[in-house]
Amino acid sequence: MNEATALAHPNIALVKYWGKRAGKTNIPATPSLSITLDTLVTRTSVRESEQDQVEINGTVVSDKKIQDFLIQLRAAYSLPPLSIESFSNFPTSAGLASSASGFAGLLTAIDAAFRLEMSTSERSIWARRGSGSAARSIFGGFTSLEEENGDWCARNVLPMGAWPLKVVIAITSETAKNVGSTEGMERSKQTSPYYGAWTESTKSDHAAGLLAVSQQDFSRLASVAESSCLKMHALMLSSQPPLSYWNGATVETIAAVRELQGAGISVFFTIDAGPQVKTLCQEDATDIVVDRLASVPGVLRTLVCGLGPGAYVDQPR
Ligand code: 2P0
Repeated sequence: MNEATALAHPNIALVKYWGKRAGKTNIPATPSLSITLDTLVTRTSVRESEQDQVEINGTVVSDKKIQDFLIQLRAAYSLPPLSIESFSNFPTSAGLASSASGFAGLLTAIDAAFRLEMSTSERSIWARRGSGSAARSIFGGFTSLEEENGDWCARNVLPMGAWPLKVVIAITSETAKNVGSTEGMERSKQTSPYYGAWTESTKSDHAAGLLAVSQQDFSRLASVAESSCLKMHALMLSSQPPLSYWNGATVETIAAVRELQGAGISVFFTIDAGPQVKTLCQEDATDIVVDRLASVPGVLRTLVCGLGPGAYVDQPR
């Protein structure tokens, strides 16, 4: 029986991806830079079956992104009908990058179950075809998604143990977002007057982010990451109809981070297509950041993560 299980962690972009070229293979309009997390994880099992069936967190679903992904994969590889089961230990579709860990794990499990013998770069390219950000979750630590030899592929830029930062996430809502990333990106591309400025400035942000990571320069990384995040949300707000992923607690949490920064704490924030606020801090500041964010009205709970590994196969014992 051909079957395999893979584990994959979500990643958080510090230099954001928002916008893609025309076509169905998720070619990003700009490079991006991210960190892969540890504690949060998606476990995906695949096995040969009578017909395709997808179960996410215990519920059978009809998922267009997964169907399109399998069509593309089957055009290149001979694959039987698949039973796919995926479980995440964190809220899905709420700005915590579940599609990144989902597709990175799905592709890694399919590669193992059917012995497709893909290289890590090939897995990254295929995961990207499922969801752009999934290309980055194939790798651990600090990861860059950029153009290489005419295709877009992620690579590791700093191993996970090299710079042990902590991530404190303020959960401000457990509800799924109402405009998905694919649709939101297309809306921004078609309607925002800022789109050209966004794609241009992201190229230099990516270069500055890579430099800050290579020098382990926290304050430079903080400055680039907050700027990239706020520019992306300005782009979203300037789309028509406007895309607004924040709630009141998101804004209150940013104010709390500013207060911590004012008190000399090494911390910065980033926010994706959802209302959660992700903060990065030096390891010794973790407790103070957790305490402050947990006290913000509207913050439901906090999660603490470190940097984690890329997607891998769960070897049967
Ligand atoms: C990122 N996001 O760089 C950005 C920042 C959300 C905000 O990549 O259409 O689910 O499947 O390629 O990867 C979320 O978008 O979108 C995302 P598709 P994806 O992490």
